[in-house]
Parts: sequence; structure tokens; C-alpha cells
Amino acid sequence: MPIVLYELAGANPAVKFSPYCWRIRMALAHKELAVRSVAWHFVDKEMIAFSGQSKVPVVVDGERTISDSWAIAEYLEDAYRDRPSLFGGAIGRGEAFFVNGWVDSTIQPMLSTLIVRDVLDAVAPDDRAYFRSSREARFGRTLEEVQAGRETRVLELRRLLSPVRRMLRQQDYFGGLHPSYADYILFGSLQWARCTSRFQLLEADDPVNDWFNRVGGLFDGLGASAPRA
Ligand SMILES: N[C@@H](CCC(=O)N[C@@H](CS)C(=O)NCC(=O)O)C(=O)O
Repeated sequence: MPIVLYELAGANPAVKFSPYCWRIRMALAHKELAVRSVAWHFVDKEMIAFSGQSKVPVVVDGERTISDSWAIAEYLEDAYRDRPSLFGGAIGRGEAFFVNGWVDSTIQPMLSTLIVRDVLDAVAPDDRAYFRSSREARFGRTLEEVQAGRETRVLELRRLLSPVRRMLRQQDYFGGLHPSYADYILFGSLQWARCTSRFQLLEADDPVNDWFNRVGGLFDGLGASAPRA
């Protein structure tokens, strides 16, 4: 029986863009697990009420329901030990947890300020009012104000990614020779931008771009071939 993944869908239902859902799409592919995707929208709170919370990703695996991308990754690693490892052991798990916190607290919030108004155009029509009001309440400003000045502010995102650039001088992935869950964490955020916005985040010759394309090409191009809004 395939694992069921509730994931955020856009105005075009084929466009799946949540950064956190992308982490899990990639993790499921890495684990070579069959998945049945269920399209979810921000206003569909009832649809995932059984999970006891109101955000996606939500995964249902037989009797088990798990929410929160980090908890799902840990569940997949522990429940499917015979499949390719996401963390490469306890030390890798601990270090991936740092990457999770770094991306959630530093990269994702910065990136949001660069593309959040574009994301509004990608969400489903019924989600637009909710998306605008919930995000404007979070930022304390209109989405247009948040996104303004991004041509210069994007330099800050590029600066924040310098540890990744430095790592890529020596290895192809966060996982070293092979991709690991830590790669999928950062990949999810950049894939969110790729699927919702045409704004150029990285310079064409940025090694982070090469890494992003490399991860996007995994699993028969799961990320690279995903439709964009
Ligand atoms: N910490 C959670 C965050 C999940 C999250 O924020 N999901 C967004 C979609 S990208 C969501 O469902 N938001 C619902 C809302 O804003 O009402 C995770 O890692 O899974």
C-alpha cells in the first residue's frame, strides 16, 4: 500500500510547491517508497484535521499518521531501515537536525521576503485571501512591501549561503559523496522558489546552482521536471 502524502497544491493543481513537502517527496524517493499524493490547499484544514494539526506535509502509512517534515523524515528512517539511509547514522541525523534548524530559521525566512508576493500568484484562487491575510499578519506589512527592494536584498541570501558554497568546493552533497536528507532540506526551499517565482535568486555560475540542479536531477529528475506556476 503506498504511503499517502498530503501536500500543498497551487492554482495549477499539478504545481506542488511547499518547501517542507518537497523535503518529504525527496525523502520518499530516496527511500524508494511508493507514494500517493493528495493535493491540499490552505483552506482545506478539515481534510487534515485527523492529524491533530493544521499544516502539511502529513503522511499516512497504514495505521500511522505523522506530521512535521522532520518527524516524518525520522519516521521514514526508522520504519524503513532496510532502505537507503537518509541520515547515514546517528551522527548524520544529529547534523541534519542542525541543517533543518538553520534552513528553517535563517534561509527560509530570508527567502520568503524575496518571493512571498510571487507565491500569492501561485496559490489556488480559494487560498489567496487566506494566504495574504495570514502572511501579512506574520510580517506586519503588505506582501508588496515585504518583497520590495529584493534586487539588492537578494545579495544577503547569497551571503547566507556561503557555507554551502564553501562545502561544495570539496564535496558534491551535504552527505559528502551521496545525497542525504540535509540536501533535501535546503533543496526544498530553493525548489519552493523555483516552482513559484521567476526571480533570479542565484547567479548563473554559483556552485549552489549546480548543486541545486544536481539534486533536482535525482530520481529521474523528480525536482527538475516538476511543473512551475
Ligand atoms: N515545521 C513544519 C512546517 C510546515 C508548514 O509550515 N507547512 C505550510 C505549507 S508550506 C502549511 O501547511 N501552512 C499552513 C498555513 O499556513 O495555514 C514542517 O517542517 O513540516
